[in-house]
Amino acid sequence: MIYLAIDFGGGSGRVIAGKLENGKLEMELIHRFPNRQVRLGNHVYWDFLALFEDMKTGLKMAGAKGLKVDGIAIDTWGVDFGLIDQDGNLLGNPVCYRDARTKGMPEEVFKQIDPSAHYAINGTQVMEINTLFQLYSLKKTNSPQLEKAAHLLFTPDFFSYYLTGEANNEYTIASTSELLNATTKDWDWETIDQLGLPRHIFGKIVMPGTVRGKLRRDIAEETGLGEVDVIAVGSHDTASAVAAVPATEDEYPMAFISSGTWSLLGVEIEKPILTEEARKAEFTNEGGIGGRITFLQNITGLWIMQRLMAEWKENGEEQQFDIILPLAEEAHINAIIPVDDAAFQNPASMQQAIIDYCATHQLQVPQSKAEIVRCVLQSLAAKYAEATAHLNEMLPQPIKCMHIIGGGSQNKLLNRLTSEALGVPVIAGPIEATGMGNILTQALAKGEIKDIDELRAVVRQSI
Ligand code: LRH
Repeated sequence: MIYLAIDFGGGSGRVIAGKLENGKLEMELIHRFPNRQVRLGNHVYWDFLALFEDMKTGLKMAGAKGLKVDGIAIDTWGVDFGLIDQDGNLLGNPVCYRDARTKGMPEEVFKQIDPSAHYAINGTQVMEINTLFQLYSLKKTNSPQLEKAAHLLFTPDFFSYYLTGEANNEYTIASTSELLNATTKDWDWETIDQLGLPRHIFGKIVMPGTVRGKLRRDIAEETGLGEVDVIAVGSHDTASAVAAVPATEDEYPMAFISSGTWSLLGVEIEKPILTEEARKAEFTNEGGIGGRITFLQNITGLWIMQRLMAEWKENGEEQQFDIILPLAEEAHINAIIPVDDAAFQNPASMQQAIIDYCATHQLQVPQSKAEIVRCVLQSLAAKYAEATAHLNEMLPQPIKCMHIIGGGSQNKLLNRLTSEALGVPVIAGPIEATGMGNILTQALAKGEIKDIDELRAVVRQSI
């Protein structure tokens, strides 16, 4: 069988074809397209219409290659959403989580609800970007969009809806909202009611490994793909990536860092950890594949590096990773910055934000690009070590090795600094974890793979 994975990331989107051949996964990149944030008036948006067209171009390219596609599945970053009315019309262009509309919202919300009781239900790390705070900001401003909304569709639900006409919410992406009950895997109605959010916009939850709908006839014709199932996978990119950690069944605790724009550091567990200790350590219980929970911390990841590289390019000082990383390896800088600080969330200049932070916090100020990169990477490793120490305290036994998956696993300097900071070996790869997890969960839905253990065995054989 042939599957198409559509993986939307903050910087680009990809359409990948994959099939199982002799127990191995073979993948082919069909189409890659850019994704960017667009500032319009007072808000920062994603260009959803362009993304939809680009996705369709990828589907058409697959059709033109004559691929007999059996499944299509979408995964994206977490927390963002679109609202549609009862006729399926999009109510306003979806806003990016880096928009300022949620500033100060957690403080307001937690004046109304008790943080400990709230965490004991949904077990989510409080971050301003979460859907809960985005929706609350709409409610607070009497948004006509919220008043008219019939369905809330998270980004992968949104693309799946416009492919199929079926409005539903996939479990792993819903688990990033701070509005899902981590134990029942249903909506956290208590929080929804307490904040006066409209109950009816929260739809049917579909589990990864099931079919969410069929390609609409017009799109089937336009793309030449025919009648294809659109499948629910770990439609949260982190869930798909973690599915593809090449760990064996007996590896416990199975620890990972999904390394990309964000670094998601945690372990896979059977049941959520909803304790005060977990809340204070700022860990989150997200939905995984096979009924598992990914207990992790969201850490600002290579975002800072991505912004620096983009900025240097814009200023005509473009850097290549294979040149700057060896220089950073040799550099020495006595500065650790808190990578999650608001100062690094969306500054006009990332380089200036780092220099200013060091200068105003009595840290050695980096003088060269190599020193800036070294400072960022050692700060990330230090943050990983802090998070891992908290994690170890909450687990029956400490982690024995760390899997680093995703694009960031190619950064050898960061891998080495991480291994040193954690005091455990780092196992790097697969780079394409998200695409692999997406495709193999489709194979699970279609019965080509029987469970998550077999899925991981296929990953191990494929890399
Ligand atoms: C990583 C990610 C992460 C968060 C963020 C918004 O791509 O999905 O897990 O949810 O995006």
